[in-house]
Amino acid sequence: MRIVAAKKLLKANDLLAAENRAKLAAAGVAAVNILGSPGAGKTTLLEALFAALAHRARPAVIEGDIAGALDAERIARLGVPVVQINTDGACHLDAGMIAAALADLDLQAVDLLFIENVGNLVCTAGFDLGEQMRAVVLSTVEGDDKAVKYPAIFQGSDALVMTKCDLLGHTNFDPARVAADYRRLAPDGRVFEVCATTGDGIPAVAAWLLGSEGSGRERTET
Ligand SMILES: Nc1nc2c(ncn2[C@@H]2O[C@H](COP(=O)(O)OP(=O)(O)OP(=O)(O)O)[C@@H](O)[C@H]2O)c(=O)[nH]1
Ligand SMILES: [Mg+2]
Repeated sequence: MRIVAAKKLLKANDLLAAENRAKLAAAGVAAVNILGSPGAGKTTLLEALFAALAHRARPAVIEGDIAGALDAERIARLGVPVVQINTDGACHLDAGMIAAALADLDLQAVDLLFIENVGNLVCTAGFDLGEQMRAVVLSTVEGDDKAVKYPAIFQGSDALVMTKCDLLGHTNFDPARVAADYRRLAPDGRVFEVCATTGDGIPAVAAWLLGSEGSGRERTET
């Protein structure tokens, strides 16, 4: 019987993630790993961001889902290049899956690559994909205790996007409490409050993404 230790698998993942990171950097692509629960609003956030990023950065998306291509179809309808990964039961993306998806994208035509991870607040945290930034999406209907209960996903992330803020009046969600808990886990992380369906707060997220890309990356219309 052969036993492969989880530690070894994670080490192999880290090596592939480093290769992805080098490939993306060489192509001048900034990649953002988008994490959050099922239904938190990750795809809706991307849809809203494309409008805010128009003529400023060329986006592409890698969609991670256990099954189906519904999210990729939503992205493709907006004319954004997209590759759908079906994990076939796995609860997170890994660097090997991203390496395969990168081969299907024309990286020279991309500035910002969004990687929408499988909806999951636990397993996704442990796998480096080779991204440059990590953003956690938390919606106001999930409860404001999530940063305390699921710290790993928030720890060391670059941004927290609290979404569905239009529903705040219908919940007991306290954004200030979440922001304070988040700051303890990611002192340098940015905090945004948005409503992706109306676009409220989206320009600030877009500005952060463009700024995080480093000087000179912002695209001017040719
Ligand atoms: N009211 C409100 N609804 C939203 C907002 N953002 C997303 N939704 C709704 O929330 C539901 C889930 O949104 P998605 O964007 O598909 O969520 P997701 O995180 O991509 O879901 P998975 O990919 O399945 O994990 C949809 O019915 C959206 O219309 C928002 O800001 N306000
Ligand atoms: Mg989605």
